[in-house]
Amino acid sequence: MSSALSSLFQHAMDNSNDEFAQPSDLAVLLNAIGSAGKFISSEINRAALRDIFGSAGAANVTGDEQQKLDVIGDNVVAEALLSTGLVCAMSSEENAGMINCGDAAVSGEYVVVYDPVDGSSNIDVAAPIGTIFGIYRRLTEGVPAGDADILRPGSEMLAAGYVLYGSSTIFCYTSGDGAHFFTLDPTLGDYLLTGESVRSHGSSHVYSANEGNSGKWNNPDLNWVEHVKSEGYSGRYIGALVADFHRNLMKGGIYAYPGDKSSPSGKLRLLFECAPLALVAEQAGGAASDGKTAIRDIEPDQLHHRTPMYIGNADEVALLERFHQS
Ligand code: AHM
Ligand code: MG
Repeated sequence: MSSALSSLFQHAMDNSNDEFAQPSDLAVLLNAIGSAGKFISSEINRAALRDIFGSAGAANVTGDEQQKLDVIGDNVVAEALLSTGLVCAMSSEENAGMINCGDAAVSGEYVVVYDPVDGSSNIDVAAPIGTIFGIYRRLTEGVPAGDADILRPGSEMLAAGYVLYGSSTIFCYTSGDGAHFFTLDPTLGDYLLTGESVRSHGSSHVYSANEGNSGKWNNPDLNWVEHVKSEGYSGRYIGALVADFHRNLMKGGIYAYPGDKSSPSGKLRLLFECAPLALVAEQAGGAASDGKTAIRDIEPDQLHHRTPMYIGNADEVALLERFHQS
């Protein structure tokens, strides 16, 4: 099957399954997202030189200040996916409603949800950020795709993954048969396989949370964090979900973004951030929960549905859930 230097495209061709309309569709969609990722990676690397640091001067639909790279990344991912002609509906963290897919709204077979530049407060300080995506097969036929195609739990997702822009650029995807990792070789301009069917690291007593918010946390989370600290856990928080998630997957740990007294549903968005990473986590042997319910079982009631999320090593997530019982 895959040699050590298998490219993303070839690997995805080999990892399609019956849930895709055509065997090549997965590879075409991932190739589009990967191409957008190369562009975003290049823009990030030169952001200070091209004056694309900083705010775009507007807020997105959930009130977060948009960075210039949020806007650039959003357009690049949308254009790359539209160019495939396979996508009937798209929605991103940066858009209030669905993105217009033109004629493909009727003919396209897939729905894509994405966060183009996650952790964008890290952009200006050259710290890691990421792109997150999830892919569904459409449900409707013969009509423009709509809410019924996109407001769906992560349990219906066919594929998901992320691009991590760190000291190297990593592309991760799963199509339900393991989580696979590729590293962008900037010389060749291709993503090459560097980890196939990667398993989540065992617990290594690491937690990642913005503990500065703990004054607003509820008792289950306060009790949990006191417990892990009493057990000698280390804290590691980059403040970019993809980077924290990836580090914990590779080295062991749990990422937590609880709901709190002022934001009962927390900060993270179910469709664009939580459900795709939950699929990756589960495919790597990890878990993702809102404290009581598996993230992939939550039904979104709107595109920008928020949820608390605890994700990472399965034993660590189970421990956290014990604090949320009752
Ligand atoms: P964003 O998509 O607007 O960047 O928000 C999501 C990010 C996550 O990547 C990160 O884990 C979290 O927000 C950090 O939030 P906080 O600054 O509240 O700790
Ligand atoms: Mg985000």
